[in-house]
Amino acid sequence: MTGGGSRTIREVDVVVSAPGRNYVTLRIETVGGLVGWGDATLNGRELAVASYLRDHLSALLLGKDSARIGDLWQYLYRGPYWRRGPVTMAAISAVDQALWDIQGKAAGMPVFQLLGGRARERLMAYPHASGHTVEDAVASISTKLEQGYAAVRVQASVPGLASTYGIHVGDEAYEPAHTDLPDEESWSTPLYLDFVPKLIAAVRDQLGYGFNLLHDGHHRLTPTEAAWLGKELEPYRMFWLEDVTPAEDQAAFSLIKAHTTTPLAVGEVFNSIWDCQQLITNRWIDYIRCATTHAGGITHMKRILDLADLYGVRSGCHGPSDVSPVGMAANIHLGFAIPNFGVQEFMGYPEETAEVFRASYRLVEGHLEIDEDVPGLGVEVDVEAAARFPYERKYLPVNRRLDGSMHDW
Ligand code: GCO
Ligand code: MG
Repeated sequence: MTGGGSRTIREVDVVVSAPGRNYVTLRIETVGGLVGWGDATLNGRELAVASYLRDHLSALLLGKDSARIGDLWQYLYRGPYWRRGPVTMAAISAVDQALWDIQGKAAGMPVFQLLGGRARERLMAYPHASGHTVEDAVASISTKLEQGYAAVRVQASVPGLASTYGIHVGDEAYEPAHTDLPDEESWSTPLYLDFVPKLIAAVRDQLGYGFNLLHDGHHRLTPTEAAWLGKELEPYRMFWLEDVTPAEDQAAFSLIKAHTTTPLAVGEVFNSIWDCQQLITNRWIDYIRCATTHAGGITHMKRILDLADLYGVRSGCHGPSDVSPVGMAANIHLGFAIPNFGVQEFMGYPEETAEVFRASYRLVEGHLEIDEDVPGLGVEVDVEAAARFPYERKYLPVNRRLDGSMHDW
């Protein structure tokens, strides 16, 4: 569908930069001069998405009517014949976010107004607490609670393992993609399963039950092990246990759910509604973790979350530092408008990120707030500042069991 008016797309650019970490950002400009931004960051595979956008999508977007968001989504999804997958869907997600940004700017309204308007005053956010010992982890949670957070994720080093997912290094926040070739982490299921119930028990014992407690298993257990862990943690009333198994096997969750009342969250690596259709419609999960940056932008995430609402599943959008402030803003606008918001992960960003991304959402005492009078997504990107931070190749780690064989990271 070709445009012709001021809403016609006249320029498409991809900005790859590393202000503290790598980001891929899409810029779409209309004939009338409106600019929309989209986040296309796929941690560790950034340039594949940048190429998909530059080499395959930009020619398709030029001359199209930017107001036809739903139709363009279908065009990009059905058009190539090769559907889904993280690279394709991150690219479509960025286009979709940028078009919603433009739609809001054209209407003079924040995107959440276009999605139905404000349904809550603020969003509960959760940060990452971690420690090399149980004591450090408890102290780390205390600090977050003092800052006003009502929900906190906890990870701690598993005794006996050389490295553990999710533990901060020095004063820096935990950033898994930090090496120019994949770091090798180590894994032992018995050591992990022995440790986690002790960690969670110590947290509740020392800090009580007056806050929401989360833990990320990062896709490493079998369904039976996951069911056991969920049962063990029941007395500690978790807010959620995340990514207990690699979830391309959706039916595995029927076994886990049948054995535990610990709430289950999954979906940060999903990229379409088909990845979570069975999980949602069978009520095998409690929170769906897809994010607007990887699961088709605002348009597709709205469909996922509407389906989820029918089955009592709430949102818990992925929000690590590898979702850029643009993607974070898209998650936040959705969170303000939907009835089934659960929680928003907010890991925070390296300091330099703010030199490139000027975000108008705010973190106030552990909750996210948003302005009524900033049109679009409310994040402006400084392209000149971005040029000061060239791309640096970074990989996520891989994981090996103690016998040297590969495990899920
Ligand atoms: C989370 C995630 C992240 C991922 C990272 C990979 O719960 O926030 O598990 O820590 O590992 O986003 O790129
Ligand atoms: Mg996770």
